[in-house]
Amino acid sequence: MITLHDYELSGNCYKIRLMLGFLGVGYTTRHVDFYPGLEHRSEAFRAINPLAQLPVLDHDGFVIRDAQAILTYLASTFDKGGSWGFGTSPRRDGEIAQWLAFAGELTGSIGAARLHDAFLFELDADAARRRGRELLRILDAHLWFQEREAHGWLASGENASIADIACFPYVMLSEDADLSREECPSVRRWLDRFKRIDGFRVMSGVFPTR
Ligand SMILES: N[C@@H](CCC(=O)N[C@@H](CS)C(=O)NCC(=O)O)C(=O)O
Repeated sequence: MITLHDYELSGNCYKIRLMLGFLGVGYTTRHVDFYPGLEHRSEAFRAINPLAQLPVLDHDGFVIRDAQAILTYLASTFDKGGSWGFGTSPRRDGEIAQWLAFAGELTGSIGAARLHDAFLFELDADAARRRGRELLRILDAHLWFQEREAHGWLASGENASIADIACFPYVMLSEDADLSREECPSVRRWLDRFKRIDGFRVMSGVFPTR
């Protein structure tokens, strides 16, 4: 049985809900009152994740934290021989790992600015926004080449990977952090492509493509 410690408005939890939807794997959620309750900072939650962060996944008693780690685990467990995760080619594996790390940067910038603007967290939102803007430009340049030389996903290959899942939420939610994607046409096309993958699910603030 899979239980996701979840908060509906968390971009990092959304990554896991997306992955489970694409894989068609059933799960239950345990709602964590992230805001306004700050339940993730409680003693009880720190016993589950000492880092006091969401998401956390429990699969038959195996407890794993960190969205990127969970995506990797789910791909290895439920997508054996598929192309969401590692194992297609060493080069693609390296690319996926690179963009999973980039997803962490998105959380620390766009995600942080969003926490400041929407959840009133105290942090340096201007610095977070500057970094977020820089990352959107880097992403746009990469996707411009991927559209011309490959299939338009973050890593090479015909299909999207967990790297695309990991990067999608905070790019999609960037406007919540006052970061426009107007000057990032390749990013906008990639978001649209991603939303057309079978099994795509929305969250509050993310709408299906027309
Ligand atoms: N490296 C972690 C970071 C997760 C993270 O920052 N989660 C947010 C929710 S989206 C959180 O729990 N933040 C706790 C806080 O800022 O107090 C991951 O990728 O899962």
